[in-house]
Amino acid sequence: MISAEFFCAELDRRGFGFFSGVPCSFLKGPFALLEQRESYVPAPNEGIALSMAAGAELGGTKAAVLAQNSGLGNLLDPLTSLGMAYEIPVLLFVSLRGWPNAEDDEPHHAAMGAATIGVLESLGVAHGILEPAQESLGALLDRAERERARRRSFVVLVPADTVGTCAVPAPATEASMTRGEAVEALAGHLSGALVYSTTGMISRELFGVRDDPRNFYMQGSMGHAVGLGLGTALTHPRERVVVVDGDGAVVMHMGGLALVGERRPANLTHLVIDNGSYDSTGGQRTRERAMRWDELALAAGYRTGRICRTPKETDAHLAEIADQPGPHLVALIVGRGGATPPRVTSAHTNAEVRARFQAAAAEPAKGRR
Ligand SMILES: Cc1ncc(C[n+]2csc(CCOP(=O)(O)OP(=O)(O)O)c2C)c(N)n1
Repeated sequence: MISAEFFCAELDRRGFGFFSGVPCSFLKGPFALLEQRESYVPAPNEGIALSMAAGAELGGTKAAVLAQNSGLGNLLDPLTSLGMAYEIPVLLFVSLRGWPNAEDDEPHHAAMGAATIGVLESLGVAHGILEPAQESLGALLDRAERERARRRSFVVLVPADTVGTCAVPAPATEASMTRGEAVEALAGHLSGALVYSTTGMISRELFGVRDDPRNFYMQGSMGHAVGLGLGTALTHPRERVVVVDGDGAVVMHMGGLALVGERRPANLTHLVIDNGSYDSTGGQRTRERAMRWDELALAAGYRTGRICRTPKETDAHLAEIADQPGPHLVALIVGRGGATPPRVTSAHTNAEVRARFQAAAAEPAKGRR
C-alpha cells in the first residue's frame, strides 16, 4: 500500500501546486491531506475540476485532479475539447471502481468499471494502473512527466486498496440534527408520493427508515435525482413527486435547479440534506461556506425556499407546504457522519427497485393530488 503521506509528498517533490477533484473513497487518504491545504479546491464536478486545473496550468502552475471513474463522464468533454484540443497537460488520478471484478463493487459501477481503460485507449489518452508500491507511483509520474513534455495529459488509474487512508480529525459541526433524524422527519411526509433519492448514504438512510415500492433509490448518476423528479413531475402532473437530494449532488449539476425554477411544476418538492460534506466517500467538505438555499431557490424560480435545522421545524414546515403548489425547496441542515445505514442492494437489485417503482406508480394511488 502507498501511504497517503508519500503520495502527496511525491506530488510536492515534483512541483505540483494546484489540486482539485471530487472525492472517491479509494482516494480518501490523499483527499484528507489535500483538504488541509490552500492549494486544494474541492470542485462541484469533475469537469470543473479539470477546467480549473487547466486554468492553473495556463498560468504556469502544475495541476492534478483526483476523481472517481464515475466522474469520467463529467470530465471527458474538457479533457478532449480543452486539454487535447489546446494541448494543456493535466495529471489525473482516476479511481477504478467496479474493476477488475464488477461483482466486488456496487452494481452501478459495473459498466464504467469495465469501460474505463477502453475509453482512455479509444481517446488516445496516456494512462497506467497504479500498483500498491511506492516505485509504481514514481514510475507512473515519470511517464506523466514525459507526456507533459509533449503537452499531453496522463491518467493514473487507482484500483482498490492501492493508496492508504489517514486519520485526520473531522471538523466539528454545529448542526443540531443528524441525517437519520432528518430522514425520519421527512419520511412522515412521503405518503402517496413518488420519491427519488440521491446516490450514497441518503438513499441508504431512506431505505433503512422507510422502504417503499414508491421509492426509487438512485445509486450513481450523482446530481441527477432532480432531473428524474422533474421528468416525472412534468409528465405526470397528478402525482406528487419528492426528490431527496444531497448538497454535494445538487451542486454537482446545479443547472437542474434553474430548470425546475423555469418549468415550475406545482407537484415537485425538492429536499436537500446539507451536511456540508461528501459523507458517502469519507466526509470530505463540499464547501467552505454554507449555501443560502432559501435565497437560491427563490432566485431560481421555485415557489418557496426554506432552511430547516431541527426535526420539529422540518415536520412543521413540510406539513405547512403539503397543500401549497410548488415547486418547493427545503434544505435540512444536518451534522456530518452518523451510523452507516444498510445497502439497498442487500435486499433489492437495481432492476427490482425500478420494476417495483414502475408497478407502484402505475397503480391508482392513495395520496394523489
Ligand atoms: C460523478 C460522480 N462523482 C463522484 C462520485 C462519488 N460519490 C458518491 S456519493 C458522493 C457524495 C455525495 O455527496 P452528497 O450529495 O453531499 O451526499 P452525502 O454523501 O453527504 O450524504 C460522491 C462524491 C459519484 N458517485 N459520481
